[in-house]
Amino acid sequence: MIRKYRYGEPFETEAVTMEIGEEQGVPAYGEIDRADGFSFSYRMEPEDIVYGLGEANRGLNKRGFCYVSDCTDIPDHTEDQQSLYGAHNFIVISGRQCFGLFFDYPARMVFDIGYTDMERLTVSCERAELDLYVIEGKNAYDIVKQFRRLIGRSYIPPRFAFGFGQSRWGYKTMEDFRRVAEGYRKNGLPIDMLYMDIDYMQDYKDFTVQEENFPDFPAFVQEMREQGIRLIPIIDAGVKVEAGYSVYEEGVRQGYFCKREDGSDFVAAVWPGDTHFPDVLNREARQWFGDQYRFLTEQGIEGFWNDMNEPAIFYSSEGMEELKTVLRGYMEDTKEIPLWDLGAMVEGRANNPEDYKRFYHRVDGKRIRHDQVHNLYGYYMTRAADEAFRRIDPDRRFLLFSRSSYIGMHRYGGIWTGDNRSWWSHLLLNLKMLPSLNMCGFLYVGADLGGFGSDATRDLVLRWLALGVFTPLMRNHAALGTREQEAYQFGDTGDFRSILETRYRLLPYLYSEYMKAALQDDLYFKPLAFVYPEDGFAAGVEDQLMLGDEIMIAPVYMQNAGGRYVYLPEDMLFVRFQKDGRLSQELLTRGHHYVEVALNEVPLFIRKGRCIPLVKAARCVEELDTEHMECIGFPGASYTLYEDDGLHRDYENPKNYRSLTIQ
Ligand code: MIG
Repeated sequence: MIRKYRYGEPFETEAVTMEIGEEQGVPAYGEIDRADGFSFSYRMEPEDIVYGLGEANRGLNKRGFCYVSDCTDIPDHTEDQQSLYGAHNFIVISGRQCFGLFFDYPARMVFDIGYTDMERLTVSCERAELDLYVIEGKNAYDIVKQFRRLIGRSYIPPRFAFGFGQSRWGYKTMEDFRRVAEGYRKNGLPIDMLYMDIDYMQDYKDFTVQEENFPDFPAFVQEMREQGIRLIPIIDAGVKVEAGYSVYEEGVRQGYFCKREDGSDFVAAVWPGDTHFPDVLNREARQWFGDQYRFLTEQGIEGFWNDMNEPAIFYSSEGMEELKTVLRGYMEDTKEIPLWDLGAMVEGRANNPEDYKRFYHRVDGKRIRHDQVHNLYGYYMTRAADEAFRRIDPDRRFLLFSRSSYIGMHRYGGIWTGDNRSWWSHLLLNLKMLPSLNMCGFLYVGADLGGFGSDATRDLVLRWLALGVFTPLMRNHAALGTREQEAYQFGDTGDFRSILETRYRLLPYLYSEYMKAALQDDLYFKPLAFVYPEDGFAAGVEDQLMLGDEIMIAPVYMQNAGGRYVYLPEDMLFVRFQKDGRLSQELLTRGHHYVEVALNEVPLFIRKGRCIPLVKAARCVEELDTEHMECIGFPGASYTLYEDDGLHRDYENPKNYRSLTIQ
């Protein structure tokens, strides 16, 4: 049961796809206060668990902290960060009373979940202009599924996107990419994608390719394809200001960029220097920006990642002027600049909330100040691309994921979780975030495996890849200047090979579960409590997840640990994928166990009475032999496999399902 309450005249975000009539009166739970902006407040019981918030920091149970939906380019995912790149305003309160809340509000919103007052949930924002959806259901899982139906089907990538991908900020020339491809192929390490970061462009200009480094780009795309590798370029939000650059000139001429109050094009400095932001909230501008992707699709490109679309701003011209004024003041008055203040003053120029009040969108003839719709920018940039892909080829799927997002964007692309670090704590954060992302509709998700910032170590990369085996987006990515962390950089590649091969051996199962989750508005990753609601212990387990209907995962996330403790809510088959394709299988009974897991092993647990298909590994997804599948699991079990050509949109065909039985 879903009820919709409207306050004021909210901006139409198109997060929701289902038609729902407006309710009169007040929600059955909590209290609404509109004296000063908007706030929803609810008194929580001690045992209530709060799920949701998608891409957010800390635990699966969000209780005890304060989170702020305010899409931010934030490279420090420390425990005290309240905002990350996405704004996913859906929560479920699960206890004696059980209900879900979706606050469809595109600006800054605060979720104080028992932080200021331990018993109180308070959700507040500056303007009472929003739609509130209140969802009732049998339990948290049921509420999540209703919510997912409300917001429409999740994005479905092509099948190759379930292969492994390597990325690094700093690959620049054809030779750089060839070297990485060779590092993988020569060592027999499977790979499907190489990601191109900003250095493939000419002066960081969107929809250009640096000509000296790529004299014949289509031929290079083809050369990589012949090795079973697809190139996936990055696209940044800001369009470089440069006379003669056609994207810039056309955008200016047509009035497609975000404008200042005085009608001039707003200037933000990002990687290319001065840039303009395409007004992707405006339908025409969005269509125009989306059509620019053709420049690359026409050269054989089949996938993209959209970056810097919070949108990130290093500084604005106005911000720079302000800084100069302050500095000039110091020079003239005291002649002394306090160094400790200087750092903060300069840093404060980046992603400055004041800048988000300095530009406007034009939607349906109305002018809207950016800060009022800030959290929609990444969503609409990504939507621009997807809508263009559907014009380019309506039947074909493209790979697409974004850094910034809002609920609704889950229909157009996936997300990666941004600039984490090569820290063990971020491996665990990656694990805990996964089911929350799924609850908010984001199924094609993954973190930078091995960590983006800081220097990685061999053991961390191995353990992190072993978690990545299960995430739909499996990508190793690292920042400029950090230690190289490709799978062949750490001596003996055999350990890496067995982990990457495990991904490919499981791929038909992982893809099948992804497709079922997407087609049925279900979760790919679930908290244990969703599957075992009667099991009191399962509710507190956050470092193990259910994946699809057959397996549980419990990655090792601690340095130097030779294994870990796991809790089994029922009897399960403990499977370890070991070096050189060996499999160890052991029946474990319900309860607590310590399991040993070597650095080169991938553990998983098959639920009682279930089985999963396995294939032989191959160098890329296309080359997997799915004619010959073996099943592992419990005797007599059967599995319904979803399979399609992986490239087109023929999802509803009953021929896509076949039943496999364990021999
Ligand atoms: O300001 O393109 O999150 O994945 O490598 C940094 C360079 C810009 C941020 C992305 C990261 C990417 C990097 N980008």
